[in-house]
Formats: sequence, C-alpha cells, structure tokens
Amino acid sequence: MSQTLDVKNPRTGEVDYHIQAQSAQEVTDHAARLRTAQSEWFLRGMAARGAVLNALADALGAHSKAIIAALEIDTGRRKIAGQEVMGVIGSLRGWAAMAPTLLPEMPWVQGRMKPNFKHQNDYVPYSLVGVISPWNFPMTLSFIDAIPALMAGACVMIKPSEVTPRFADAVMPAIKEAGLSDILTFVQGDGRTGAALVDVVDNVCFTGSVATGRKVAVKAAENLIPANLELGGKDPMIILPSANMDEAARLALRACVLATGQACQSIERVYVPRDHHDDFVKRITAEAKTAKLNYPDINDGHIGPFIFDQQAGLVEAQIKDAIKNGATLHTGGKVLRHGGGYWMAPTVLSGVTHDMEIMREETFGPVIPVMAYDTVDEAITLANDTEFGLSAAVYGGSIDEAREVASRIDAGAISLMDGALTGQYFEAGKQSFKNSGLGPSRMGANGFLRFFRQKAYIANTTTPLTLEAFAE
Ligand code: TXE
Repeated sequence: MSQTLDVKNPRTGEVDYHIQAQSAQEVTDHAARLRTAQSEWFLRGMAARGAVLNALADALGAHSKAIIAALEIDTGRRKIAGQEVMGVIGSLRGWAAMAPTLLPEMPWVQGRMKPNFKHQNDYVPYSLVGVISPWNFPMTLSFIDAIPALMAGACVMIKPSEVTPRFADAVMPAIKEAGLSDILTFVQGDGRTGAALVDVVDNVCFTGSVATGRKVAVKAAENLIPANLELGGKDPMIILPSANMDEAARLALRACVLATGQACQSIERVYVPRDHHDDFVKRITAEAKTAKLNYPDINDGHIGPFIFDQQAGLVEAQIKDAIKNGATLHTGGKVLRHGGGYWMAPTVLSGVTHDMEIMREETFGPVIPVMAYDTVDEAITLANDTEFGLSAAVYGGSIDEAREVASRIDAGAISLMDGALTGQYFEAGKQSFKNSGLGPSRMGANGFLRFFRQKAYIANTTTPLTLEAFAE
C-alpha cells in the first residue's frame, strides 16, 4: 500500500501538494521495466542517444513554463528555478556533444611481456543507475548524474527529495515526448523509497547529508554496487592580505548567501587578516544590509525562504550557540516569519572560534562567520580544521598567489579570486575530499566514464599451452 506524503509550500508554509510514496515492490517493478529497455537503449549507440537527449532538451524547453512554475513552488525562488531548467537543457546538449569524444580508442594491443597474446578493451555501461537527490536544487541535482548515465547507455531511476518533489510531475510529459519513458523515470517518496532504490540499481548517485550518505554507502556496500556520494561541506574562504577588501566583501557576501546559503558550494567560513578584520566586517555588514528578502514579491529581492522549514531552526540554533559562546552578531541572525514561510536576512558574525558549531557543522543558511588570522599558515590550518573537504576559496592579489595557497587546502575544488565557482562552472573534474563524499568526479570526463565498467577481450595468437607447461 503506497503512503500519501504531505508537501509544504516554503513561501506559505501550507501543505498544498501530496505525493504517493512508492513502495519497495513498486520500485522493484519500475527497475524491472527499465532493465528490459536498457539493452536496446545501449545498442542504439551514442549518436542516437545524443539525439534523444537533444530531443529531451527541446521538450523541456517546450514545457519550461510549467516546470519552472513547479520548481518555483518547490523552492520559493523564481530566477534560480529558471536557471535550473535552462542549466539542465544546456547540460543535455553539452553531454550529447561531448560524450562521444570521451571514450578512448579501443584497438587491439599486442602484449608487451607476452607478445603471443593481444587484448582489446570495451566499456560496458551499468544497466540501471539510481539517483537520489536533495531539496536545495531539486532539478539540477536530479539530472546532474542522470544525463551522463543516460549518455553512457544506462537506464536511470531518480528519487527526488520528498521536500521538493513537484517539479517531477511537470518534467514527465517532456520525458514522454522525447520517447524516454522506458529509459528514465522518477519514483517518489521519502528515505524508505530511497533505500528501496539502492536495493535495485547497479550504481547509485546520492547528493545530501553526511548522515544519510553514510546509510546509502553501507547499503551500497552490502549490495556490492558503487556509491557516488556528494555530501555536506563547511567551505572556507581565505582572504589574503593582498586582497582588495571592498571586492572581497562583495564576493564573500554572494558566495555565502546566494540561494539562502542552501548550496553545497556555499562559503560557510571566512578568514581575514587581523589587520583588515574590523574594516572587512564593517564592509560586509554594510553589503549584507543591502540584500533583500524576495518577499512579498518573488521578483524583487535576493534571498528566498528556507526550503525545508526545519532547516530554519537548525540555522538559528547554530547562531544562538555562537552568540552564547562569545560571538558578535552584526546583522541578521533571526528567523523571520512572513506569509507562513521561514526567512533569514544575511547574517554576519565575528568573534567566532572553532569550538562553535557554526564553524564546524554545515549551516546551510545565509550566514557569514568571519574569523581573524595572523599568518597565512594559520589561515590554512584553520581552513583544513574540518571533517569536510568539498570545496574552498582563496581571494588575494593575483591568481598565482591564490593558487599557491590553494594547493595547501585539503578540498576537492578551490575557487581562485572568487568563491563557490563550482556552482557556476561544471567542466573541471573534482572529487569530494574527507567526509564530503566518495567516488569519482561528477564533473568533467569522469562524470561520464564512471558509468562504465572496463571489459577486456584477451586473445591467444598461438597454440594454447597444455597443462604440462605448468607441471612442477
Ligand atoms: O538530506 P538527506 P536532507 C545537508 C544540509 C541539510 C541536511 C539534511 O545540511 O540540512 O543535509 O538535508 C533521501 N536511503 N545537505 O534532509 O536526509 C531523501 O529522501 C536512501 C547537504 O534533504 O540526506 C532525499 O531524497 N535515501 C547537501 C535525499 O536522501 C534516503 C544537499 C537527501 O536527504 C534515505 C542537501 C535512506 N536511508 C542537504 N534517507 C549538499 N551539501 O549538497 C533519506 N533519503
């Protein structure tokens, strides 16, 4: 029996949508249907699959108004909803064009040590790839793994977050029009449906919290399937003494509070030279006060509501903990109730230390904790003092200077002379270090190659050896 789950509108706080959570049996049935279609999908070849993905891009374009409208309700923001849809369309066209160039040539190769043998490699896709996505970028993070998996020749089952599931219904007509209904599907539900998905796929891609990622990894290990995990972060930004502090304040504000800070690549800690600290705090506080909530008019403002209402309480608790332990609040800091939703203006804190939750746990809110450092070595030590290693940023007088500091930061992607660039640039391969994830890069060539298994054909060009050749 499938269960009905309530879905809230983050701008009004009202339950105005429901999903039927798919049972484990229903997930298993979907998997069987997708598997049946997979070999034909693979045999069509890369060029034909690319043409279908381009057709999906066209269909998404034709349905974009309805999809953006659904995503807007899911997330409480309009411009970013549009960017998500256009980004997926661009990604479909990009992978369709690029993927055929990424598989290596597969000639017969004569053995070096044993020239009587030769081999040839082949790349065989996983049959069924599962994608489990979170609520912060519902469409982007559902398709980021799905598109290269489809290009590889896999079928794909996506389970969106139960917090933001409505865009999927709006996307389905486009999937149907592109002729992909048997190849790509959504299953709806909460963690139980997600867990059922991990039991039926051959390769799972997960974006979300460390705690849930760990559960997915354990289940994937039990099922002996690869887990591609992109988890939480506590991204640091180091501002070097040579930086233009005015520019630094402006970019740090954007990198910390864009999308209400509900982005994996959000900057969550800012380290500033002690000599510049007070001036920087003054500048970023002034900048932060100019940012507006996009309430009541969704078209006017920079900061949307908390998408997941419980997140508001978590963010406020971290701020209160910091203040209780000696931090100074310069602006923001309170959860605001408007129209039934939960909001927070950009929040600047100073006097923070690494004993505070706000400097250790993922915040996922529009919060800018600023900490002074005395030497660049100390700043690097502080940046690396974390269980996470998703990404980071260095801003200084030049790219070369920032690059040198970046080489000592233990994280998978470092933005230079800016922050949070992995939200704007998807071509660089990067892995998640430490507790921020597991598996190959989802960007660059490995974003595609991870969906294949390498197979070898090994041929003997002479007479096979007899057992006697191995006798003691
Ligand atoms: O994540 P979850 P939530 C962080 C952020 C946030 C926290 C929780 O700090 O506050 O995670 O977010 C499905 N087996 N990030 O609650 O629980 C679930 O249904 C399989 C960081 O959304 O990880 C949803 O589809 N699946 C991150 C998905 O997992 C399971 C982005 C994510 O849920 C499952 C988002 C299970 N046992 C949140 N349990 C980033 N840094 O990008 C749940 N799910």
